[in-house]
Amino acid sequence: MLNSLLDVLNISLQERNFSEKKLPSDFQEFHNKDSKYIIKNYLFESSKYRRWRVTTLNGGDKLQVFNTVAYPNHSSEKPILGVDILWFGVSNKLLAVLDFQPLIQNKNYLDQYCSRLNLIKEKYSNFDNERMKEIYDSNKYFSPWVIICRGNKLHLDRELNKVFKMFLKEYLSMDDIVIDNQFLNNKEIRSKHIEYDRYSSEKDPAEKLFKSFFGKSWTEKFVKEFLFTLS
Ligand code: BLA
Repeated sequence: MLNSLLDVLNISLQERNFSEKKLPSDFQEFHNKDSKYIIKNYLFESSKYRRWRVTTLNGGDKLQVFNTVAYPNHSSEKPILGVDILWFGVSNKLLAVLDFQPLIQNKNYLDQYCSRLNLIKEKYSNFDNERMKEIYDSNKYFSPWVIICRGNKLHLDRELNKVFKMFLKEYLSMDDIVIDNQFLNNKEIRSKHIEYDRYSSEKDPAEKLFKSFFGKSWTEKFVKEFLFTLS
């Protein structure tokens, strides 16, 4: 159901000369005991990105997940791209969170690197929810323009692909203009990436979910070696 997002992403990454990295077979694809939940993962890199990871979770009519995070090289202070999209089939609910996740909360940094998200929110008003529940701190690694949709099947069918396309285009187009870092040096960028992975691995509600589907030992290895490698 969310597979079209993967197609959209694949096309964009191919256009920008990303190469796909081979993953260990139990990360490529892993099933729970009765194969009702299947996780698939993909990893890409390019001259500008040290890591672009993608996770899909197929739980049939119950749950569909598309999650992707892009980490630029430590020589670029641009935000980390973060996308978490969940479709709960039983209740017919969509949760979509998309953000250019800022490394710092400096106003000029946010204006320069994140404010174009507002163009998407203006165009797609159903994706204009900003309020988060308590899981994450909205002032830590989220921008003031974080795109959130708590929606239904209509938003999924009619708008999600378009929003994701525009979001990717805006993010990748930052690479077409050469801007020198103005806010952070390479060492600071690296330490922000480490902190992002540590913080996210602590907060991510996915770990609990994965443990219940795929067991403790696989999940712990997956979190450390795939989701948050710097944690
Ligand atoms: C919320 N993400 C959630 C929730 C789950 C997941 C179960 C809680 C849903 C609820 O409130 O009912 C699940 N997260 C996953 C899964 C993966 C995952 C299965 O990462 C698989 C890898 N989360 C991210 C990234 C962002 C993010 C990169 O991983 C940034 C855009 C955001 N997820 C995010 C936010 C919430 C959330 C902000 C909470 C939404 C809220 O506060 O209401």
